[in-house]
Amino acid sequence: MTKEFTIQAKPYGFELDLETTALIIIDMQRDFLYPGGFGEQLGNDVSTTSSIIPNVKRVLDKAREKGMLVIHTREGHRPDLTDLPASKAKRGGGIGEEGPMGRILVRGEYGHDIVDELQPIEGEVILDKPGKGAFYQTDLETILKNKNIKSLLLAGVTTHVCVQSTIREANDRGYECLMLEDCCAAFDKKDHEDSIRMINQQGGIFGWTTESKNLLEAIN
Ligand code: TIU
Repeated sequence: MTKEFTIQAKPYGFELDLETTALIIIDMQRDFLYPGGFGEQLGNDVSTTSSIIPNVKRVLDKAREKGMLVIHTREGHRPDLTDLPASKAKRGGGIGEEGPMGRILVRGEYGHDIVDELQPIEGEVILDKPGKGAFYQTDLETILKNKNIKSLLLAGVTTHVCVQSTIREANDRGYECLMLEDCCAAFDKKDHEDSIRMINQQGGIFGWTTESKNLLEAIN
């Protein structure tokens, strides 16, 4: 039996079936949320990105309660950095260098992992990705196909980079995307707000956006 809901969203209601919808939490890693990581090394204030942790946790708890597929992504590279394009390396952030949380954005390091509050539990997918979009050089599409997923709820950081890249990639592959506005953050508030507008403009050119309370109230 399917469980269908309509979530109040922009530009119009988002039809949601819990059995064919996955929650994808993008890069809620210490390197983007805590001081000393990649985000701060790029010159950003990480208090904005870390502020959404409680909102994401509420949605994660609800997704777990409802038995939805949960996917956690982590941006990062092999310890030998052979998957790190020179173009990305030279733009800064100190990828591969030693920081207070280990080597920056390197798989297996403390800073590369997901923050304590949102740690994955058994049965949830952890997806390591070398790029900004979650489909690039990963098996995300295979996982979604195998699990009969048609729609994605998106949370995570940063709104204008990895969240938006993933929404664009998903949209081209035919997935319906609902971005949870207060469960996403950019270092700069304007980048966040502009991204929301870019997603839901022109009749939902890349998808829908909403506040998480609309989702939580509807599927409660
Ligand atoms: N720099 C920035 O805003 N973001 C990233 O580099 N990666 C993610 O968004 N995860």
